[in-house]
Amino acid sequence: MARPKIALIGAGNIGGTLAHLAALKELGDVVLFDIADGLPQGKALDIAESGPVEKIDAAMSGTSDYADIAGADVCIVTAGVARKPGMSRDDLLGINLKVMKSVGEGIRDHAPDAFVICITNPLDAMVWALQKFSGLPTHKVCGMAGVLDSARFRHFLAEEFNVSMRDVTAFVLGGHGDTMVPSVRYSTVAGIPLPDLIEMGWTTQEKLDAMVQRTRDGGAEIVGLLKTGSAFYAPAASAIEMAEAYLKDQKRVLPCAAYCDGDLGVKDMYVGVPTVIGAGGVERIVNIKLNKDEQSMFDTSVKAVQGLVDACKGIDSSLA
Ligand code: A3D
Repeated sequence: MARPKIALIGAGNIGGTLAHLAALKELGDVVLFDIADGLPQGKALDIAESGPVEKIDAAMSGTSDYADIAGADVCIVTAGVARKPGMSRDDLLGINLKVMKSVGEGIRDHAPDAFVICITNPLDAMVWALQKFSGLPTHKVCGMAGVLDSARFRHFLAEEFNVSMRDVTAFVLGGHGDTMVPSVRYSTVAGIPLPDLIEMGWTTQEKLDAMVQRTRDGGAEIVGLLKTGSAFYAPAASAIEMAEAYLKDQKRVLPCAAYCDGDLGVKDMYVGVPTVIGAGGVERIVNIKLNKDEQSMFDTSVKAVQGLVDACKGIDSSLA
């Protein structure tokens, strides 16, 4: 049986890291695509040359021709521009919307059966536009943000409690922006919800509030430190987890930006919700019950995403 084919659209910081991780995990043959002359070819060759050392058999190639992504099983999209200090994710909208149009058409024409994971920001609006431009079924197009935001929250919680991060589960809902909703009630240490851990004296409400806020600001914290770009190791690892869930039909329960058609009260929009990812793509949205406070935070977040979607429609009339 042939190895799965993974197309990475965008060979920048995240794209290169995705290629490396996909190779190390032997997920399949990798094609790196970018419009920057020589970049995808150079990174592909560099990783391929690590093959004998790392014992990687998978093929690795770079291209600027969409024909080379033909038949891809998975496409992970990072094409576009990333944030610099002082920029919000939303500042990227105009530039990256045009990129989504060309990427969507490239995928539509050459890899229409792929499971597509978008990472380009502003995430929820870009994945919405990418699905429209590509015309692929909504359950085959999703966005990576929730796995990353949850991983950041889990990291902070594991440090605070001094326990293995393997035993910390968390999920973050809503749009991937300042209004994201790290769910405290549904986050646990070995099944014990965070509010119970406060009662048990493991942490305080103030400390928990600070970790929630640090999660919301997680992307900006890295941008502030790097100064020349945004996070890429954890974003790449998060998207690879989603790709693996699809390729291996793992039926993982992962938060991702999924198309909501009435789910959690959201209509015709992509927003971060818990999902089941398996061979069918986004196989199910887990329609969790939110309490009053969570619902109001989620609504604010959905409203922010709606504003960005409306802005996309204003820029490109074919989306209206
Ligand atoms: P970067 O290293 O700049 O790579 C982007 C690549 O896209 C560059 O190599 C460009 O040449 C390429 N590119 C630009 N236009 C096109 C095009 N039309 N077709 C193909 N390739 C093109 O950025 P990065 O890899 O650090 O980040 C990529 C995107 O991910 C940015 O929009 C970030 O804001 C976003 N991002 C999202 C998250 C989420 O959690 C959702 C996290 C971190 C970064």
